[in-house]
Amino acid sequence: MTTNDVTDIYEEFGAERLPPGQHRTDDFPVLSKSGRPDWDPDTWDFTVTGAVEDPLTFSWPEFRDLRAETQRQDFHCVTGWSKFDCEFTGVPFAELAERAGVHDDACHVMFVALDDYTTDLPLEACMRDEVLFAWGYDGEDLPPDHGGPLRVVTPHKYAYKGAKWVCGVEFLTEPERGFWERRGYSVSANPWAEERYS
Ligand SMILES: Nc1nc2c(c(=O)[nH]1)N[C@H]1C(S)=C(S)[C@@H](COP(=O)(O)O)O[C@H]1N2
Ligand SMILES: [Mo]
Repeated sequence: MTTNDVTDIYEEFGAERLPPGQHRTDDFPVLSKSGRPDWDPDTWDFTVTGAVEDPLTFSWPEFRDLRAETQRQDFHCVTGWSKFDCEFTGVPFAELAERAGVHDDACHVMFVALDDYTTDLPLEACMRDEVLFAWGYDGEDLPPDHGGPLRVVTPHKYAYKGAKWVCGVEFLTEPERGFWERRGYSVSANPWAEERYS
């Protein structure tokens, strides 16, 4: 599979690849609100619900059969570290949105995860090519602590927008707040504008 390098997306947002107030790390720290949830590949399913024509459900094998791509992306945590050149493999958000047929009045998206984590983003922020439901990292299965079997990646946003252990996406006709957004973190979360808090 060829790798699409999208690390230049920063040019759209700021002068420097490293967003202001961030430092680079070569490690990949783990940040989870409540540890790693169990998942059972036999009962796991992934749902697309809300303001769509056709709600969708995928089993794990069905999800793994969807067309996937590999991208080289940067990863920015709101606590101040950034990790460059992460290779994620997964299914583009837009692919699932297209299959479900998103209603015209949908404006926001809520991601739901196995540990009851939630996070929301404006729909337009999700329809970018770099937003993936990722099951691979650096050529291997995504490690469980980093959200395996499946997580969202959002290289244009602070990483709390990328739900680990994601199991559903709901299209909303009004904004709602997810786990960190309810606790004062930014809804828009643009790292180059240092949108950390709201
Ligand atoms: N399901 C779930 N997703 C989550 C979190 C979480 O606690 N639960 N933490 C978020 C936060 S605050 C960050 S910085 C990134 C961390 O991803 P990492 O552990 O792979 O570095 O995951 C985000 N996604
Ligand atoms: Mo975070």
